[in-house]
Formats: sequence, C-alpha cells, structure tokens
Amino acid sequence: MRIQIMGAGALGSLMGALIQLSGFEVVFVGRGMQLEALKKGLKISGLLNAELKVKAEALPQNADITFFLVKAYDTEDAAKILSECDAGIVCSLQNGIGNAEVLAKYFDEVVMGVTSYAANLVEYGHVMFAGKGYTYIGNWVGNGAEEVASVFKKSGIHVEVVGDIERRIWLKAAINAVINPITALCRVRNGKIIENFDLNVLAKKLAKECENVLKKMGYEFKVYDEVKKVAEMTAMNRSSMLQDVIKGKKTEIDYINGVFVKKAAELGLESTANEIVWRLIRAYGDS
Ligand code: KPL
Repeated sequence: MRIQIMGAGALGSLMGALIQLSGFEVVFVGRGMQLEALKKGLKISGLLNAELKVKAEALPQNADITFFLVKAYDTEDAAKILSECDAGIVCSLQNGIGNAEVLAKYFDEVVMGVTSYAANLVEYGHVMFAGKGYTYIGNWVGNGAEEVASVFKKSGIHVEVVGDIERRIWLKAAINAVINPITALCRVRNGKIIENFDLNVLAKKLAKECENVLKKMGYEFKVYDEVKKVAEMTAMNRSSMLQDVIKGKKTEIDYINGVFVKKAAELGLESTANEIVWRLIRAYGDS
C-alpha cells in the first residue's frame, strides 16, 4: 500500500515516520528547507528515537492513502495540485475550520480527522515527538475511514473512527483558539496557560466565548476542561502557531479565532477576547 504525506512539516513528518517504521511505503511531499533536509534523512527524537531514509518529493504522486497536513491557508492550492494525481483516500489532520469543504470539491474520498499528537521541528529534517495524544477520524465523502484507521493502528497511532467528526473538528478549533494565540503571543509552551495565573484567566475567557458559539451551533462542550486536558498532555510542546511566529511564517489564525469571531457575530454573541488575539496575531504577521 502506498502512503503519501502531503505537507511533511513537523506533524506530517512524525506521522509519516511512524507509518514507515511499521513497514509501509511512504512518500513525503514537502517544500523549501524541510524538503532539502528530508532528502538527506529524517530524524525523530523525544518519545521515539529514530533515523530514517525517506522518499522526499516536491510534487505529490499516486497513492492509496494521502494524509493531508498542509496549513489551512494552503488547502485550496495543495488540493488543486494533489487532484492532478490519483491521491486515493485523502485524510486531513489539519487545524482550523473550512478544510473539509475545500477537499470535498476535489476528491471522491475524504476522511476528516483531528489529532492531539504533538510534534515540533527542532531543525529542518529533525522532529521532536512531543506528545502522544489521540486521533479521531470520520468519513466526510465516501467511506475510507476504516481503511485509514487500519494504517494508523498498524503504526501504533491511537485512533478511533467516529460518526461526529464535524463536531470534533469544531472542538479542536476551540482548543486551538485558546492555546495557539496565547502561546504564540507570549512565546510560551502549552503548559504555561495552566500554570500562569494571567494566561489562565485569558484562556478561560477565550474558552467561554468559544463554548458559547459551539452551544448555539448545537455542540455542548466544557471547552476550558478540554483545553486543560490538551495543555497538560502537551505541556512541553510549542503550539503550531508559536512555531510559525518564531519562524516568521504566516499563521492559521483566520481559520481558528477568525472563524469564531465571524460565527459569534452571525449568532449575535460576544467574542471580544477572540477578536483581540485574532487581530494581534494578524497585525504581527503583517509587520
Ligand atoms: O494542535 C495543536 C497545535 O499546536 O496546533 C495543539 C493540540 C495545541 C498542540 O500543540
């Protein structure tokens, strides 16, 4: 079975490594310095120590399953390029809201997923496996989820196939809306939002606003409790948004807090804390 990782950044490379180590043939599609480094090899440290020779490519190939891990703002462009191949089942593990709708325009088999596995790029070609979490996947178009799950299971990646993936994508976005901007603005690891009093007050405010939006959408969650669990489980991790701002890269803020601000306005709800962090991160990216 040919497995492909579209977007071999930190998390993509970690997932690809775990899958390749269990015996699957894996192609890593990346770009820039990460692609150049992957051509020389992939090193994993942290919860697992391994050095792998990998097949690294700039363009996607035909595959049986393509794991889609590009940044949310690149979804449309990457999907267009990928759709020129036979991508097989496309399984997204991206952050943010809106990816599923884009992928559904291009592919006949789309599995959507969320994961709390945590990975950091120590340097290009070297990924730190920072937290073993849980992965939930569900069918969005077609019914490839069980096949994807069997690859995860063989690779030792915790996975569950669920029937309510949209609800879980919104919950994950709410968790990201709390952890990611705070850690990115204050340059702290995830655990600090629980340990530091001021950050914790802000985390609770953001969580409450997201919870109100989700509630009006019909999704009942105790968002802060979920945030606390993830922050504790990934305490030593640098959130993806912190990694982006450190590298001076664009962030996914529009697809996370930006979505909650717009949704809150539509539903007649208040979202001041979300709006402040959304605008601060956007302004930062613009400077
Ligand atoms: O998804 C994440 C991210 O960093 O984007 C969490 C779960 C917050 C882990 O860092």
